[in-house]
Formats: sequence, structure tokens, C-alpha cells
Amino acid sequence: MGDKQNKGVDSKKREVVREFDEFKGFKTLESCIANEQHLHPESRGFFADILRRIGVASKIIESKVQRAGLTNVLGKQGNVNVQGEEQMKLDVLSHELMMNTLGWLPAVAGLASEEEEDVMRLPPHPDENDTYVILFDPLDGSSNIDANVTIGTIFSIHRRVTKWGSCELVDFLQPGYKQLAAGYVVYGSSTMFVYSSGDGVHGFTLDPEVGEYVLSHPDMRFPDQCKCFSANETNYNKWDKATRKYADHIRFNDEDERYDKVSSRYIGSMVADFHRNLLYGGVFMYPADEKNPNGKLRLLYECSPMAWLAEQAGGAATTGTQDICDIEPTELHQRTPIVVGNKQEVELYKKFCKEHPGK
Ligand code: AHM
Ligand code: MG
Repeated sequence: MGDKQNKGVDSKKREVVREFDEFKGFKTLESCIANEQHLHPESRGFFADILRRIGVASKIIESKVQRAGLTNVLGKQGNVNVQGEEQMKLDVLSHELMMNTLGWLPAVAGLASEEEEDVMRLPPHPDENDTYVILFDPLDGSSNIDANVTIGTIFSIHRRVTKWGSCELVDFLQPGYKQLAAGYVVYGSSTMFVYSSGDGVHGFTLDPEVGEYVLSHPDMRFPDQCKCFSANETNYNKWDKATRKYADHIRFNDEDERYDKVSSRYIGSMVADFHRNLLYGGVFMYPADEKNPNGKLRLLYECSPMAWLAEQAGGAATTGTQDICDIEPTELHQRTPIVVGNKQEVELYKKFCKEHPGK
């Protein structure tokens, strides 16, 4: 009888242990950041703190996005931002959340947001001069918010270049290739935190039961095959000749089997379009057009971080004539045309730009 009882207990134990088996390989964002930090014994842990805090901020934004329809945060705020665009309530809320979550970290010298005209300068760290600035688009794709369509947060981290006192504009106006880390959070059917600190691109899925980001997509790379063409094709007649020719080439090419599987896929949230293309293969573009002669998307908050991530994942990003990561910014809110995704496609677009100049 006693033996029988023990067997029962044992098998129950085994069941419980098996249930926990799935957690054995759990690598959380937290543990990966800590591991990376251990690889740099000289590290003061500041940089790791920033990544962790962005993770925290994104979880708070995620919770607001999830409950948006219940908490009166849908719709327009009634303001126009520095970009001349109408702000949504969730844009403003996410901006405030990012500012408040990151603003008190001693290693952060300053913050710049797509939603605010000027940068936020933070009190200099009393013992350190070697600190960081963070630039972000708190909620990208906000025209999609009210329809429950995937949106995201984009961030970019630079080491400040000035040495003493409050940070200055030059600390923020740095080319993309100087980024120390960049990433995005995509609020979709699940929430994912995708980032690189120069050693590949890694994706973590938020486990809502545990409340942790868990490594689900290590070392993300663009697949060779290009499957998605992502552009707002209603702008076709406003694009220049090279862009129109390239779009026709990729969409209607019956001769090259490379394009057999290409489909049009455009969400209108850069984060979501980029993320899908990174997983399936593809190219996203927001080129210059008659209405937006410098493109629509912002260099420092959107294009530079996404371009850097693309390069880290074996892809590329260009304006047509210059690599996005090589652009020396001159203004905080400057815009740039962008074509980003599979390297082969981006190279081909550059070739079209060379061969078909003009309108
Ligand atoms: P936002 O940062 O104000 O949301 O605007 C950027 C968004 C991108 O996510 C997206 O690629 C683009 O605007 C869509 O623009 P359009 O509606 O002109 O196609
Ligand atoms: Mg945006």
C-alpha cells in the first residue's frame, strides 16, 4: 500500500517536473543582457540597465495598447506634433511613459522623441562623463491604433560625444553606424522585443503568463528569397523614374524566378512591415515622392535604427544613393527616403537609381 502511494506521488512529481521542463531552456531578455554584460568585465552595467528599462517601458506600453479600447485612450489627442502630424492619445501616453521610465537612469544624458520638438537634457551624472543618449519613436504606425492593427516602439542608443555638463544636440546628431544598440518592440498578435547591440539581431517574445520576454528568435537573418514587397503603392505616380521602374521589376517580373513568390504586403506600420520582411524575406520602401521630397520617415527615430538592424541581420538600407547608416544628420527631426530589406534587393534598387536618374 505504502509503495503504491509512493509511486503515485512519484508520478505526480514527474508530471510537475515535466510541466516545468519547457522552462528549462528559458533565456529571458534579462538573462541575455546579463550574459552580454559578463562578456565585458570592464562594463559598469549602465548600458545593460538602459536595455532593461526599455524592456520595462515597452511592457507598460503593451499593457496600455492591450486595454486601449476599454480605457478611453483611443482616438486623437487634439494636438499636432513637431512633424505636423496629428497626435493620437496613445502616441502621447507612450511618449510620456518612455520619458518617465528612462529619464531617471543615471547613465542617460538625454532623450529625444519623435513626438517632441526639443531634446530632454538630464542632469549630468556626478561621477561619470561617459554616458548615453536614447532616441525613440514611442509608438510607430499610430494611424493604425484605432483599428487594432500592429504598431511598435523603435529605439536607438548612442554614446554621447560631448564630455562634460549637459548633453548637446551633437550628441544626438550621430550617423547610424555609430549606434551602440537599436531595436524595436512590435505589439502584434504577440509582443516581441527585437534588438541588436552589434552581435546579431535577437528576438524575444513576451510570455504574458510569466510577464517576461523570452528568447524565441535567436540570430535573426533575412532569408535569401524575397517574398514581400512593401510600399504604399498609391504613391506610385508620385515616385521618381528609378523607383517606378524598380517597383515594376519586382512586381511584374515573369522572367526571373527569384520573383515568382513575391506578393504585395503593406501594413502601414514600419515596425510591422520590417518585422514581417525580416522573417519572410522582402523589401520595405518609403521613397521620396512629390508630396514628400525628402521621404516621409524620420532618420533618427525610424530609419537609422531599422537600417542598422537590417545590416546586423544580413540586409541593407539605402536612400538610393547613400547607405542610411552613413548619413550625417543635420537636424533632429530630418526625414529621409528609405529602401530596406534583403541585401540583393537593396543593391538592385541602387543600380536602378544609377541607371534611371530624374523624374
Ligand atoms: P508615425 O510614426 O507617425 O506612425 O508614421 C510613420 C508611419 C510608418 O510606420 C509607416 O511606414 C508610414 O508612416 C505609413 O505611411 P503612409 O500612411 O503614408 O503609407
Ligand atoms: Mg513612426
